[in-house]
Amino acid sequence: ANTIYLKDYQKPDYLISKTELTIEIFDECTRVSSRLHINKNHEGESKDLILNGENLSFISLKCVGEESIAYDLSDKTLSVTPKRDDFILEIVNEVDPKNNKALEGLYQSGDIYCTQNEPEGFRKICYYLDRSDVMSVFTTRIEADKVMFPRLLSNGNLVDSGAMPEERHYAVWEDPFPKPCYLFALVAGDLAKVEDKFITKSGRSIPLQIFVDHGNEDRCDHALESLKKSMKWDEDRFGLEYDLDLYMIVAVDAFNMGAMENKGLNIFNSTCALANPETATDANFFRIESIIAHEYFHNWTGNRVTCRDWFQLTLKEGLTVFRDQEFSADLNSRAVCRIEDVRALRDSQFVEDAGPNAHPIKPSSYMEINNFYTPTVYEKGAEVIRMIHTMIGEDNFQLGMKKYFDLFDGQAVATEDFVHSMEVASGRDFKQFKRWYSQSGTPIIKVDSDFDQEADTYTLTFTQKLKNVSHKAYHLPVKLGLLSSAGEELELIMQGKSYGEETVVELHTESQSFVFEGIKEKPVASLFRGFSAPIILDMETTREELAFLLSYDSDSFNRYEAGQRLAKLEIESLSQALKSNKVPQVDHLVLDAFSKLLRSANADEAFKALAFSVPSLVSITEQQKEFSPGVAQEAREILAHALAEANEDYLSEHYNRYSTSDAYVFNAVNMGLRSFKNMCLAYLLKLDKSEYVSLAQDQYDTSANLTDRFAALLALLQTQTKARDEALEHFYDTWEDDAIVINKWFAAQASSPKSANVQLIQSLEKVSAFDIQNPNKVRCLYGAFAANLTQFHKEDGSGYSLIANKIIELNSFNPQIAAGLSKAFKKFGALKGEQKDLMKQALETILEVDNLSPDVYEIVSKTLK
Ligand code: B3K
Ligand code: ZN
Repeated sequence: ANTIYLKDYQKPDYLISKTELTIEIFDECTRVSSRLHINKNHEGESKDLILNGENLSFISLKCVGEESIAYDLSDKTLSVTPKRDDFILEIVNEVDPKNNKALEGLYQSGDIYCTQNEPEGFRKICYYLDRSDVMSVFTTRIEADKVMFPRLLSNGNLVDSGAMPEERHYAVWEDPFPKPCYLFALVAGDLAKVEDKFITKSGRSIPLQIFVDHGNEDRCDHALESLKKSMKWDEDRFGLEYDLDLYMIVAVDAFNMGAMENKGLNIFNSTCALANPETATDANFFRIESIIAHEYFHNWTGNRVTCRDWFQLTLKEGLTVFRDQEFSADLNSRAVCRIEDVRALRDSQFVEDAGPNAHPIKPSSYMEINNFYTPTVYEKGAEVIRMIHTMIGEDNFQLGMKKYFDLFDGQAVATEDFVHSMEVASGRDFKQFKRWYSQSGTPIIKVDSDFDQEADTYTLTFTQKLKNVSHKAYHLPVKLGLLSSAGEELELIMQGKSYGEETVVELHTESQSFVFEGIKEKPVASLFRGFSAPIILDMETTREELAFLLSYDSDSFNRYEAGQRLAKLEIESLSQALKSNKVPQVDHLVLDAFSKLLRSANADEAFKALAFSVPSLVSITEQQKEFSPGVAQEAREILAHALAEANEDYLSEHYNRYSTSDAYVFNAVNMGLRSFKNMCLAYLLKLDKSEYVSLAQDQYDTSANLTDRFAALLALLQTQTKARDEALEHFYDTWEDDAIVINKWFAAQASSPKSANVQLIQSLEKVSAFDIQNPNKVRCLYGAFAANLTQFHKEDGSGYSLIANKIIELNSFNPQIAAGLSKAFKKFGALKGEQKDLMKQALETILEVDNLSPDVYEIVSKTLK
């Protein structure tokens, strides 16, 4: 596989102002006829026009007005020698959607034809300049059988439709906004339509339509509500109004990722769109709301202003994730959202940044761009935008957004252009800040404190520890406060100036000190409030101080954080005891701090459900000197058991204290109550008492919503009981034929740290509801197993060879999904001895495969390096 470099970027030699497509769907094949209006975009001598095209059957090429035209066809290109600077090409080719199992380009999901073109799928539909800086106005005519494909959809507005001979029909769509071809979409199939509308701030009434398989009409309301909320929010907070006359969403079962923001015609993985209380959990409802929003927000940040090239991906993804996070925070609990976002960042992005496939949010090279739709580009990208927001404030940030659209609407631009807009609007200089775009790795910020009793000063010294000697210091914001021993926020005075009780200081150099004046007693520092920068904080904080912050910090994120740090210290001590064969004893200080939190009056249930949780296994193993998930998991269980035992009465009393009314309502308060109640249940089931097993069994049997029912199943899964087996069997029988719900059954079992061994996975892949060609099922079975650290990393290497074999199988038909699974080997560098040899063998068997895709090759070869 060859490597592509950002530094080699050159602007396109030709542009395509207008693209007219005719797509004829027949049983055996699909014929694509394109009419491309092309003009020269370079100085001097005319160059050949080199169009991309992959897996296409070429039929014909004509240049309008010319007798003939010279061309050359290769495996991946069609080169044309034009005679003029402006010309129209007419090209005909055929594609085979039925056998397209890579799910890129035009393919079939069930009986529906649909497309996925980002980043480079359009070249699998027709010959084109498949690059995001070529923006064109598209007109699309679709023809197909009337009975099999009653719906014919594409981007923009429907301008014509009608009947044709032989039971066929056609539809013509026009999208007035120039767009790169990665935003092109087409859908044909027999789909039910659920409709609503939204009145924009300027008074235009926009029909909102969701297309789903027949039978799923009752799972569309939530997506429609979410869409309306998104449209309203983008008007209210960003002043952005929808631009087309129609907004369509199609849900399909076979999709490589979550959803796609095609102009006016989003295509969604059905798991990310369809929900009702019986078939989706709170987490699903929340995720759907945020993904619907994310794709909608792309209409401005991504579609109106797009990326110059794929190295700029974070330009649209980081920004759009930031926007969807803010949307969720404005609509739900900001504190809970922030905690969950940071949790997800650390468990995925921090791990990626510390592993073999680490890359900056703006990579400088790639072999396969599909491998770079990563937590780094997305979530760390959003943190980088958030830091700008933190430093310049909401008002300036909004001015910066206005500037961005003033300068770049309708263009394909680079990340510097975004930062430039923010600089102009705020009057700030972000030259140094841009290092966040080009350096990889999570910076460690070491903090030393010094209280000077005579001078009444408290000094904080921040030292940046960078990943690499060639890296330079970052510019970043530290939001902070200081607490007195009474738990009160102290006034922050630096150089005689008061900054109130909370402020943001900025770091620029490798080492920097801040002196706070008028401090009479040694305070407790609360640093990086709200996780104001994506860093690892290295500061000596005593258990007493952490317990104190867990009770008193006014910043809810740091309150949560203090608890997690305390729990991690305890898990570390327990692990040490286990390793040296001592009886592990849970520290009373820790139990008391958490028990106090559970009973605290100044925290709501949603917060408690998060803060009273044991840190994730991933976050613990990331900090281990020697990677040992087995010991860490055992220590986690010991701590969880002790927390349950110490609070048994409270947990069982409060389990049903805040029962939400029978009717399921999706809102932050009810979600918080449900998660609190289910947290109580999960802890109680650790106590090995039959009364709690019955409680869970009851909840499983009687819950009308899937949130509570599935939580009961998960709680039972921790036990070795008949009730557990019965619930599992019942769940399968109930949802076997439901493409979405049944996936939870696979994932729940594959994630179980105790029982999900290789034999179990091999028996689950044999059940009729499993299908390796469906990416959702792959993720829920093999993906969940590979993320199950204790089982995947079994000493005998059985987990490694199972996953390696699946990667090899997937590579032959869906490289993207195969590459995604290949990232499971990211701990290679942390392994030692025989364990490392076993993983090495597994990785080498993958590299030996004939026809290994560049996708898998890139991940695996970089892992072995
Ligand atoms: N832009 C798409 C992702 C495309 C992934 C291609 N492998 C979804 C999103 O970020 O909204
Ligand atoms: Zn996106």
